[in-house]
Amino acid sequence: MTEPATRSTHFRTCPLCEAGCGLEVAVDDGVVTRIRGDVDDVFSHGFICPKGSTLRQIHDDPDRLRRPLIRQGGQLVEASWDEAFAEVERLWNKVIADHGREAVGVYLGNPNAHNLSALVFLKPFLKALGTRNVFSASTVDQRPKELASAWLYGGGLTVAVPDIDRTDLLVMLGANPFASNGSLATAPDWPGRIEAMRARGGRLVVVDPRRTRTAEAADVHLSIRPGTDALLLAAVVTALANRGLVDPGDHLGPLVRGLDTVIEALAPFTPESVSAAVGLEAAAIVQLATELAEAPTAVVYGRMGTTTAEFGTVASWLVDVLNIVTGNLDRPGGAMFTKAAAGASNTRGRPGVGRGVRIGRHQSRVRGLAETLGELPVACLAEEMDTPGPGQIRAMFTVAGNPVLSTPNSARLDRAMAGLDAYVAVDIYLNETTRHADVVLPPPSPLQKGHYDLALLQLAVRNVANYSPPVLPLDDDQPDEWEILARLALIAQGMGADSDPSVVDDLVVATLVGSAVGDVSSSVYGRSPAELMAALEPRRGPERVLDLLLRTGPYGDGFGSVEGEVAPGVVPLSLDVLIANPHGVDLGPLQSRLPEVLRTASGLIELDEERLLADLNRLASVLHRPVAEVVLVGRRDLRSNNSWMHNVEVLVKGRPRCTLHVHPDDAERWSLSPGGLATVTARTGSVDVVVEVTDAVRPGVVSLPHGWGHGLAGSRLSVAARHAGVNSNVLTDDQVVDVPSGNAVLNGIPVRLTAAG
Ligand SMILES: Nc1nc2c(c(=O)[nH]1)N[C@H]1C(S)=C(S)[C@@H](COP(=O)(O)OP(=O)(O)OC[C@H]3O[C@@H](n4cnc5c(=O)[nH]c(N)nc54)[C@H](O)[C@@H]3O)O[C@H]1N2
Ligand SMILES: Nc1nc2c(c(=O)[nH]1)N[C@H]1C(S)=C(S)[C@@H](COP(=O)(O)OP(=O)(O)OC[C@H]3O[C@@H](n4cnc5c(=O)[nH]c(N)nc54)[C@H](O)[C@@H]3O)O[C@H]1N2
Ligand code: SF4
Ligand SMILES: [Mo]
Repeated sequence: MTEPATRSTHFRTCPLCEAGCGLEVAVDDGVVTRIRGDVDDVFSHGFICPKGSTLRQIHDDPDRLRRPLIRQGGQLVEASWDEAFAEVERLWNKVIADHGREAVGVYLGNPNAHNLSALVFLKPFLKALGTRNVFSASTVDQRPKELASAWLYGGGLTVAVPDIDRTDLLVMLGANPFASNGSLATAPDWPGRIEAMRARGGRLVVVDPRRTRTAEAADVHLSIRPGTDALLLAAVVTALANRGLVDPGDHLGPLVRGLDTVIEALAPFTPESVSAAVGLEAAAIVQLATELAEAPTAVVYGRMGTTTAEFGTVASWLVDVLNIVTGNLDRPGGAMFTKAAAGASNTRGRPGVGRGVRIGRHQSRVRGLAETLGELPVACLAEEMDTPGPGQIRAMFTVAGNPVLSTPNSARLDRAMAGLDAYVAVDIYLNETTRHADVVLPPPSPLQKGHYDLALLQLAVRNVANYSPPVLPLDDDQPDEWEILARLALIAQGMGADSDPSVVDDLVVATLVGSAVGDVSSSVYGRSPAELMAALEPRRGPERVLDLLLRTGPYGDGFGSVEGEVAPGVVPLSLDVLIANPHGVDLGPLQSRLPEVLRTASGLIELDEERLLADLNRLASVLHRPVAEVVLVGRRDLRSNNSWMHNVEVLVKGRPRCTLHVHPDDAERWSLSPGGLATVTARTGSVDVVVEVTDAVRPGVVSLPHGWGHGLAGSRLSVAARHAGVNSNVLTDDQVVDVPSGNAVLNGIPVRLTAAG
């Protein structure tokens, strides 16, 4: 073996999931040779999951797109970047001339949340598109939590996260961080943190219709009937109220609006009245209430199982109601607010009061579903495409998404995508969705991009900041992802396919500088914009924006106006400071932030939001509804990541993971045998899938993971095609949504089972 001529080690945050682990990447002669956990990372301390090291396989994957594709004579063929942008312009001009901007739709997928380029440059792109038809993966995910948080605290990302490192009792509903590594609570190494919690005498209660790996690590597992978390949580509040155990405490009490109204509205939901519907003994519900009241500190935390459900927003709100009535909001060991180093709207503007949020500023054309936080629910995307009439979507942009596998009633969406007049995708793969595109614009691989978790660090269980420069250089001619988005923005603005993307970049920075110097609460209030712009030289693109956000953020150097320590041992932040600290900067454990964090109009926690109270009537109406014999829920596997990492051989090899989990009683009842095929039928469609019999699921509940169903003609995922699995979203229903948020219902789907073939 010859020694490499150059050998270097890079430290990089993993962009694949919300845990944001630190990676140590070894590069020999420009080739990545090894990726392992960065033991010196201030947040993850060396933790890594099997996916983290596969950034190398993704980079090297021959199926990963490196050149743009254009459709010619029905086929997608490689083209130059100039040809591709010229084709986008041609398609755009035609659609706008024929149908106007409202005929354009856009779908933004999950990886955008982990992507600095996208987080900065999607905004000008959407603005340039000028359409209301904006959809994203948020409405098959966390929109209920964002909406509940927006109503309570005044900001969609002002989400109270569980302080898992200090709590005495963690009550977790509908989350399985041992497989998912956590969500809406950024924390690497949940298993380690939970072990540490139990070692210091803390307790874990898991509420899940499946006995997950997380449930196995718990002190108590409550196997709830799917879709009923809101009933359970409401009954726990009432149990506390009836025992005189509601006590927000001196800190929270004066800040909460409408507590009595809420307690009264929840009174009909008692442990006894909900017991049958939730499938748990009333005594177990009372026990949960008592434990919450008695624990020195406690926190309730709900995720996918509670948000992608029929009462997602009410359940998400009730999680916070419980944290409030037990006095656990905003105190160590409870549910707390992160103070992020960059980009958080709850660290800008006047502290403690704001404009709150307005939703329903417009409605979807066909079903009249309300806009929330600037988007329409993705559950209505297909009908907006396939229902003729003025305003029908005729053209789409997707950025980092695969809605044909990820969104409800996906077979309908697949047909609708095939019928579009024009479709432009920004994606690194030709997947089940992007195979319909007329133009595909591939951004660089994750290892070729700088990284800062602008969104997810706003939800971290510890205040940290960490920037990673690109590990590998861009390929020849390869534009960075921000340049692709900026050029699309320019085309949509009518500036032409060959305009300079730096125009957009300069505008973004100038706008942000303008608002920083105009913000009375900012450290740079009243300073000269030209002076700040000069100080940001010579950086460009997302890095320049990040430097600005860090320097004007709560730990920033204020462009020289802040001196001393901003946290113990930490100098005022700028991008240079982060670059000098490749393992990240630890800004310490979460601190109490009420009332400063609030941006509601009243300056209070608005607990009694009308639309939530109104939805309790809908909740009460299900108490006596007949129960479906079998319902479907999802699940996640540690070696999988939504729909797009099944092309990595090391992750998919071995036993098939896309199987139907069936309880032994149900297997017998429906004559299903292990390893045999079951036909699962729902209102929207049916799939044939391999049966795995296990008592880890509750009787009457079957479980199928999402993101599978590969091997469709026209996609280019050769490994995934050999491990195709079936698409669970053929079974989920686009017509059933959580009413306040319009979020899709992906759990608790009524299905029928029969033995196949
Ligand atoms: N039944 C059911 N359905 C679900 C869920 C469930 O639990 N059950 N979960 C839902 C959830 S939580 C989510 S978040 C959604 C995810 O839904 P989507 O966001 O629609 O799908 P992903 O599988 O994340 O696809 C991401 C795409 O981004 C591409 N990509 C990866 N990195 C980059 C990049 O850096 N730039 C660009 N431009 N593209 C990139 C990948 O190639 C892939 O095509 O699925 C949802 N669907
Ligand atoms: N390995 C892996 N990690 C991932 C992802 C992935 O696809 N694979 N996706 C990432 C994304 S985009 C997200 S949003 C996060 C999600 O992270 P989590 O929220 O932790 O998601 P899941 O692991 O799907 O856990 C949801 C749990 O809810 C349970 N459940 C289903 N219905 C109900 C119900 O009605 N009530 C209750 N109480 N529980 C219910 C399911 O059985 C499941 O165990 O994971 C992220 N991390
Ligand atoms: S847990 Fe998430 S962030 Fe950490 S290595 Fe795995 S995929 Fe990457
Ligand atoms: Mo998600």
